[in-house]
Amino acid sequence: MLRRDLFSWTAAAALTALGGGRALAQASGLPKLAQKATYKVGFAQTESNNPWRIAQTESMRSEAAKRGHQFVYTDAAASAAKQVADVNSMIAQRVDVIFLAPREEKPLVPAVMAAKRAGIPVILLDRRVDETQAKAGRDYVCFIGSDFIAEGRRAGEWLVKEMKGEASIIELLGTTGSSPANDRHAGFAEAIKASPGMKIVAGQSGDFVRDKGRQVAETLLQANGAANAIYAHNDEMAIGALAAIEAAGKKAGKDIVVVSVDGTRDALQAIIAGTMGATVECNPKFGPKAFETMDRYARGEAIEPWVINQDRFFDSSNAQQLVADAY
Ligand code: GYE
Repeated sequence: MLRRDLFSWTAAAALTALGGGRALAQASGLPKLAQKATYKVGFAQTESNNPWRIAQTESMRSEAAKRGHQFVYTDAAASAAKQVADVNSMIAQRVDVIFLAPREEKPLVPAVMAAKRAGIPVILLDRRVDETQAKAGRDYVCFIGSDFIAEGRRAGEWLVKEMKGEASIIELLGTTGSSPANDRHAGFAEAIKASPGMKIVAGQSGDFVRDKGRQVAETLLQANGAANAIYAHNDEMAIGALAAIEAAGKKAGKDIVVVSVDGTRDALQAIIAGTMGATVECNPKFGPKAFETMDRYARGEAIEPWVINQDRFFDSSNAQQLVADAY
């Protein structure tokens, strides 16, 4: 038997085992969600190595508990392959719905499609999958999250003002192939385009991780002695960069201006201390909105393809006042 034949035979057998007709009917469209008092919900987290992820998981877990749902949690430990396996295991456990925070745009498409085939609705949280391969309203219910292009744009606009249109910028990019890294890069580039004095002199991924951000910043600062600004795609890498700036014998906030995204407690404290300039908020507290959206879907409401999170902006004008609520 050819591999492909074997696969389709196995898939057909699995569908029959799941109750044949019902599963096949669901395979052609977006799976529905029955109205129930409580659900078995899956949350496939991408990693938990930073305060943003921990705050997001906590928000999902506590909201699930408040509503009496059973919470099936997986942590992909920064591996897209493990995250695909995690989703498959949730499918095998027959969860009612899967909240997925897809680590990268392309590798998680098969996970979305597998859940769809199994008749389990997926709601994407905080990151997107490749839109040319999987669509909201057809393959998954919707995407809940921020406008990453706008976040990048706001960081860029702030930096243009702060540097009066003249800067040599090092960019610390997020996880390669993730939607926030792609979009925060694009939005920032758009914002500085009209200022010929604003130049990105170097850029490399620090994978959204503090220590990788520090290492990459160290290398790039050594190679670009004239750099006077750093744009990091998240606060963790920005905090790492602060250490690299110090190690290079420079002063953050004076010799090198740092701007980033998220709004963590450490970032707001650095803004108060004057070492970081500003950060665009990306709110991780998805719980209430995630479960509200799930309930609306179960009631049969048409869900907008993108449930947008509104973001604030933190700088020296409000960091002190808002730090107590930061995560
Ligand atoms: O900015 C970052 C996290 O996907 C929006 O991922 C999220 C980003 C967030 O690890 O800190």
